Amino acid sequence: MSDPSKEHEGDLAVQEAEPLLKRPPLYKVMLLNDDFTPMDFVVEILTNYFNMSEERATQVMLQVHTQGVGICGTYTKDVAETKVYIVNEYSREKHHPLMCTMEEA
Ligand code: TYC
Repeated sequence: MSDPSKEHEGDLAVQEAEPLLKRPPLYKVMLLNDDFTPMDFVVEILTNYFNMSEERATQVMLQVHTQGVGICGTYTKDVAETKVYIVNEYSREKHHPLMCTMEEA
């Protein structure tokens, strides 16, 4: 029989094979609010390390400022860990208490 639409499995239940590779888990990188870090510095972090436009960075910074926390982006574990490390190191170097953290998405 050459027409596949006419094939059938009779009484057999056919189960799809599980994919062999699972997608890696993703992690949200977040900024926390504090009372001391200048708003300009937070916008600089978001534009320089998270590829945001000035406008988007300002929106996210204000969200963190008013709600306490905001998402900078979602990445694989290695990339998220590296971003958190670089942002926290840079903030300390500039003597700002800004905190960057990550959690599984
Ligand atoms: N709350 C800070 C201020 O009033 C600004 C700020 C925004 C700090 C976002 C941290 O993640 C932050 N200067």
